[in-house]
Amino acid sequence: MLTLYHYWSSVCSQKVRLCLAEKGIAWESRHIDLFNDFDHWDPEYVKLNRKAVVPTIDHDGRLLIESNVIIEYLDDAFPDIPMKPADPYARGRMRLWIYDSEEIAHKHINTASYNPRHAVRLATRYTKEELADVMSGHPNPEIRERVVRRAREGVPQEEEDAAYRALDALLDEMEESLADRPWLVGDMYTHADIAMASYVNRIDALPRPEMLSPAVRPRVAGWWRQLQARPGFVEAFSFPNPVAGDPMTR
Ligand SMILES: N[C@@H](CCC(=O)N[C@@H](CS)C(=O)NCC(=O)O)C(=O)O
Repeated sequence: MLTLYHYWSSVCSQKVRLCLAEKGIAWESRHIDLFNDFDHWDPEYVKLNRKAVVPTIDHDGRLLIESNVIIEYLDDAFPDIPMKPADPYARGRMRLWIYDSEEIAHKHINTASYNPRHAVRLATRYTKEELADVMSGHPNPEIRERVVRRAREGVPQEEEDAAYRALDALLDEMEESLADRPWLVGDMYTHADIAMASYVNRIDALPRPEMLSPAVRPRVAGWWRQLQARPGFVEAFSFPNPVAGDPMTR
């Protein structure tokens, strides 16, 4: 039995759901509400994921965290529909995309798509003192600092601008990579495409339509159209928001 602890619109959760859908793996859902109930700060959840983030999988009683580690694990544990190319060099290039999805895309999409409603929700639930107290016990120092700083001052303009510049540069790299191939590392749809899909999906929701416009980046736009047409994408990205009327719904 495979259980996925995830949040409906989290990019890392979407990445794992996409991999599960593409490989046709059955799974059970445990929804971790990151915004209304702060389930990920619950000490019981932190026992499963010491970083207090989603996703986490429990496969027959064995836990694994980190979305990129999880998707590679799924490919090894369920090899019937492979998502890794056979050629070692193509595999290396695939892993470079996975690495950049974490190091560049994740970090900067978090800044570019920061929703000020998150601070409002935190303020409704906690006084400043309570928030400082809750966060002082948070196991992840990066998130601890970020939550407190953003609750205080949101995202400063220069930080947002730098995030957009980094995302634009990454999209340019994708555009170049797609010059002579349909998918990021060749003819095969791989973890490279899966790793980037949820970030491109989030970019698609940003108030900057030019980033994915066919006039600006025709190959990325074509790749994105092709990816969205896959049944696996539809399945993974239509996971419903369990909280009816939640304003986080896009
Ligand atoms: N490197 C981790 C990042 C996990 C992560 O940051 N997850 C986000 C959702 S995409 C989260 O749970 N955030 C909660 C928070 O920031 O408090 C992974 O890929 O699994």
